[in-house]
Parts: sequence; structure tokens; C-alpha cells
Amino acid sequence: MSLAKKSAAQKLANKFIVIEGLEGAGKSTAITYIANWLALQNMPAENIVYTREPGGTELAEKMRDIVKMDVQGETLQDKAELLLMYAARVQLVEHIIKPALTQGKIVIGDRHNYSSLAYQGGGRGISLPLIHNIKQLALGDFKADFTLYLDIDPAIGLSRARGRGELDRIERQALDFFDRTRNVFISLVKSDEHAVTIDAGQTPELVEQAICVQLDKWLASLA
Ligand code: T5A
Repeated sequence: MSLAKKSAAQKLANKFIVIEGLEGAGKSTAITYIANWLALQNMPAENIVYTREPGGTELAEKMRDIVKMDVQGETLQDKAELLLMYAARVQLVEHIIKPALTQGKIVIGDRHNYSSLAYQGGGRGISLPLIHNIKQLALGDFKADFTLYLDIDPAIGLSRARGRGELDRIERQALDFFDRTRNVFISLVKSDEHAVTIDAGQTPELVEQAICVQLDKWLASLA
């Protein structure tokens, strides 16, 4: 019996692609490259869902506001920050991401679980096994199908971020916070066969090219 070959759009149905990286790495910019690449694969625009974390639902956006805001006389505790990231993620995954994937859509996420391990684990110094346990409690085995990690020198990323406006509570951390965050990102990607690193210090044209090469390779690997 011969089976009809699946089209690219059919292979991409139900897939969750995530972009990760430090501030100013170019994640939002990269999402426009992915959108162009998906159009080349004849993926109908109505079948693509874009998310960002923390955020993406009404309640998750409120949690994002809390994470970003400064409150006079009260510090957001590191553990509270971590729990807010997961609370927002549960809302997004259960209300938006899982339903979209069930409907055969493709979801493009601006940040996901690696950000919590990198920022709250690496940056804040919370134990990674503990974060893994919280992740299991919050999301079970749910994970991205493919992760593109945009690697950038923190000083360059922050200067780009500064160019687009005032820095928020997390962005004002010292450089060594972002060095630790970056190190965790790098080690997570190294041990994940479904994740790749893109050199985000290159020109936008070269970053786009590198992203397309990796997406082509990944698509070719899909059944
Ligand atoms: N967080 C998040 C956690 O601590 N834990 C978690 O679990 C999660 C999910 C979210 C914050 O929350 C933290 C991390 C963050 O601090 P955010 O606003 O979603 O914040 O994320 P940011 O990283 O702050 O978003 P940015 O807009 O700063 O970064 P992007 O999206 O990576 O960068 P982008 O595309 O907006 O580009 C920034 C500037 O650089 C230019 C762009 O034109 C733009 O001006 N640029 C380039 N310039 C030169 N060369 C290139 N190749 C360029 N690519 C883009």
C-alpha cells in the first residue's frame, strides 16, 4: 500500500516552535523571519498562533505586568517571580497552546520553559532540579517540539534593548546575572536534540538565513 507524501504544512501541523534568548537577542525580529518561512511552506496564516511568555492570556498578561513592575517598598521575591512565570505558563498552555495544537495549528512561542531555567535558575540561582519539579507539577511532560536559541553577548543584547526604550525590573540586573542566564541557556540547548543555537550577533540578514537553514533541516526530519 503506498502512502501519499505529506505536504510541509501537514508536517508542521500540531507543532510548537519556541524562540529563546536574552533581551535584545532578536526574538521578536526572528518571529517575522519564521512567519516568512512558514508562508513559503504554504502554511495558511489562520493556522499559525503566536504567543509570548510571560503573557498571552488575560490573566497571564496581568502576571507579566507584576513581573515587570517596580513596587515602592516591596521586592518581588525570587521564588514568587518563579511561581508567577509558571502560573502564567499554565494559563497560556492550557487556554491557548494546547487547544491550538489540538486543532492542527502551529504555535510559535516567544520564550517558554527554558527561560525559567535560565533566568530564575541561572540568573537568580534557584536550584535547577527544583525548577524541573515545579515544571513537572505545572505542565507535566508538555514541551516544545523545536527550540531556536538566539545566542547573544549580554552587553550587546542589553544595548539593543536599551535602544527600544527604558529597561524594566529584570533588564536592570547586573551583567553577571545575564552571563549566568546565558550559560544555562547554552547548556540546556547542548543537551536537547530538539534545540539549536543561532549566532544572534550577526547581521539580521545572516540571522534570518541561519534560522531558515535550521527550520529546513528540522522540517526534513519530520515524518
Ligand atoms: N523571563 C521570562 C523570565 O525571567 N523567566 C521566564 O520564564 C520568562 C518566560 C520578558 C522578561 O521576562 C523574563 C525575561 C525577560 O526579562 P520580554 O519583553 O518578553 O520580557 O523579552 P525581551 O527579551 O525583554 O524582549 P526584547 O524585545 O528585548 O528582545 P527580543 O525580542 O529578543 O529583541 P527584538 O527582536 O525586539 O530586537 C531588539 C532590538 O534589536 C534589533 C531590533 O531591531 C530591535 O531594535 N535587532 C538587531 N540589531 C542588530 N542586529 C540584529 N541581528 C538584530 N536583531 C534585532
